[in-house]
Formats: sequence, C-alpha cells, structure tokens
Amino acid sequence: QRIVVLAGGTGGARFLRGLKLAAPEAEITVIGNTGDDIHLFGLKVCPDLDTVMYTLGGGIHEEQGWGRAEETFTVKEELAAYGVGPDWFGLGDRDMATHVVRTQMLAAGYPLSAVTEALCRRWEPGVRLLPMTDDRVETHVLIDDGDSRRAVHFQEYWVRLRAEPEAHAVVPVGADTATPAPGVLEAVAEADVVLFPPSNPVVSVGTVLAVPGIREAIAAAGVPVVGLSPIVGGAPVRGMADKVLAAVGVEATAAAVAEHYGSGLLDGWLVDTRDADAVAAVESHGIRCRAVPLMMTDPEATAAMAREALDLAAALT
Ligand code: GDP
Ligand code: FO1
Ligand code: CA
Repeated sequence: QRIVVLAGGTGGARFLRGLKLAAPEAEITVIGNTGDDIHLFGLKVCPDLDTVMYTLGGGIHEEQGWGRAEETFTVKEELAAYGVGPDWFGLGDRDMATHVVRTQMLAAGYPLSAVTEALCRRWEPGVRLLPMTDDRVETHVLIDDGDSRRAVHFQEYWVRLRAEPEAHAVVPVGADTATPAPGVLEAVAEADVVLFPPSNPVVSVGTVLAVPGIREAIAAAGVPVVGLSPIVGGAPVRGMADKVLAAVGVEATAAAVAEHYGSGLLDGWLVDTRDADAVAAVESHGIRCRAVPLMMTDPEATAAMAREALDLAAALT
C-alpha cells in the first residue's frame, strides 16, 4: 500500500509514528511543510522537516515536540554574549549541527530535497520525507502595528509573539511561483490513499496545498483523501491554530475545518468522540465522517487513529 501524508511538525510527526505502527508494510511518502523555514545566524532552519525527521528517527525532545533530546544551548548563550540575536528562537547545539550541514549542502548547490534525503540517511525515519518544494517559501502573518499593518515571519508571530496579536492574513510568500519538489507529484499520482494528519490546516497542510500542482494532483489521483481533525472540543489540542484559522475566516471547530478543506479535496474526515455532534454537519457537506478517539497520548492510541483513517479510506474506495 502506498500512503501519502501532508505533514506539518509535531502533529504530523506524532501521527506518522502511529501510522508506521498501523501499517508496517506500507510505503509512506511524507510531503513536508517548508513554509515555517527561516534563516537565522546564516543558517537555514526547517522546523517541520526536522520535527518529522527527529520524531521518526528517535532524536526528538518528546515533551516539547520539537528540537533535540538532551539538548544544550552553549552556542545560543555565546551568541547572546555578543549581543547577536534573535534571542527568542531556541536553537540548540545538537540541532544546530543539522542546520550547518543543510546550509553547507545548499551553498554547494544541492536542492533542499537532496539535502533532506542526506540528513535522513542518518536518522532513518522509515518514511520517504520530501519537502513540498525546493523553492524558497516563507509564511508571513499580517498583524496590526499602530495605525497600519505589517507582515512578520511566521516564526516571529508564533514563537516571539506567541500568536497573541490578531492575525489578519496568512501569506505563504513565494508559494505562487514554487514548483513541487522532485518526487512529490509522482508520489501523489501513485498513491493508494492520501492522509491529512491532525496538522495545522492553515500553516501546515494549507501551505503544502498552496504549492501549485499539489492540490490538483491530489484531486486527479482519484484515491480516497482522509483527514483527522486537529481541533477537538472547539479548540486546538496543542498550540494556537485557532488564531490562524480566524485569519482565514474559519471557526475553530472540527466541522468547520472539514468544510474549509471541502468535498472537492476531502473524501473522509475523522473527528474526536467529543465532537460526535459534528458528524452530521460534515456529512451534509459531502464528506464521510466518523467520530473516534483522536488524542495522540501514546504511539498505540495514535496507531489506532491511523487504523481508523485507513479503514475509512477503504470504505470510500
Ligand atoms: P506544528 O508544525 O508543530 O504546529 O505541527 P502540526 O501542524 O503538524 O500539528 C499541529 C496541530 O496538531 C495542532 O493544531 C494541534 O491541535 C494538533 N494536535 C497535537 N496533538 C494532537 C492530538 O493528540 N490529537 C489531535 N487530534 N490533534 C493534535
Ligand atoms: N518553538 C518555540 O516555541 N520556541 C522555540 O524557541 C523554538 C525553536 C525551534 C528550533 C528548531 C526547530 O526545528 C523548531 C523550533 N520551534 C520552537 C518549533 C517551531 O519553530 C514552531 O513552533 C513550529 O514549527 C510551529 O509550527
Ligand atoms: Ca509548523
């Protein structure tokens, strides 16, 4: 079975760990969001790709959900002693080695997809991890600035500002002229099923879908597309997805997110048992829906979610 998953960071990575348990024989291709990417201290940082790579490769800081386990911050402290910022982004020493390797390879002319493949040779995530594009895409968020508005990088909005200012728009800068990375369209065309994990619908899955050709390829593949809601009981399970959903005019409910993806894209949708009320509303939009437990408390509970998603896909075939 060939499974394609459009993934962000923590939510996507944790789901993938369960999917690997649920479908050990499957060939899994992950199309990773690169709109979170940022250049810091001359280094190219790809938070969502790294989160998937470290989580599946056994190097993740488990509680935090991003960054390396057993991390130290000596370089960060030394940079601060020079007064060189930004000081609001926690780049650890171990993690930094990844960015050094990546930046060096990019400077030598390798595309991000080849760099990601090289990094994965160490981590062996057990999936094929592809960036959505080799082109530079950076998500920016439009916020108020006195009487006018200004755009800030997604990481500045999310990490420095903790998504506290109201977001008026979310723009994946560069996406309109980006092309899918090598292997992306082929993987979609050859897929038996496409899954949207409980990743952020706007800045993770939405950004992947903003690369011209990817949404079209998914629709053209003619295979079941099944998603899992990151919104449970009217709020994100973790993080501030409600803030960026508001920016695109979508309510933070499991049903509203399904409607946002739409029946043109999505065939099936899983909501949490707490949101069983939403099933009828989702189905009224032409999307098959089931209510099942959607809390990724441990790998086994997550595997059960993945099984439910594959089950729903099979019922839609
Ligand atoms: P990020 O890049 O680290 O923000 O990660 P993703 O975009 O992949 O996923 C973030 C989303 O995962 C958030 O909106 C959370 O609500 C969702 N999420 C995290 N843990 C869980 C969980 O246990 N269950 C569900 N249903 N969603 C979760
Ligand atoms: N998230 C934070 O909230 N604070 C940080 O200092 C931080 C550092 C960081 C370093 C590397 C990395 O790969 C991820 C990091 N993240 C951090 C998480 C990440 O940037 C975003 O929160 C997610 O991508 C949200 O989509
Ligand atoms: Ca992310």
